[in-house]
Amino acid sequence: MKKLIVASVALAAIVAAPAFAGDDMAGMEMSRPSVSKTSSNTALTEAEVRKVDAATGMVTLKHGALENVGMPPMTMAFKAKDAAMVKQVHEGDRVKVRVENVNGTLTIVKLEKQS
Ligand SMILES: [Cu+2]
Repeated sequence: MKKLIVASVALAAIVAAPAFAGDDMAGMEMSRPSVSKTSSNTALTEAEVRKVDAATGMVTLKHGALENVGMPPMTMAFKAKDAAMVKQVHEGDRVKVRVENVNGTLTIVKLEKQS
């Protein structure tokens, strides 16, 4: 019994360190088609910020499926709608985004930080 407790404490420590890896799995679960509601114009997609480039206004996201633009989960750069959005996020942040095709450019039109 004592061994079991020690083992679970060690496991908790391991899990706590790469927190993003754990969250990532949850994110993938969330992007299942069965979970997402009927593709409306407000659906948000889970994503993880990989890179922020304030100079160009580009945010690289590891995103879940973006149904409205017909995109499977992947990592890619998006144009942020405005500069304030770029300042709001940092590498490693978990976010929910709405990406839309704005005049031929895939643009993050809505971004919510996840705690
Ligand atoms: Cu993509």
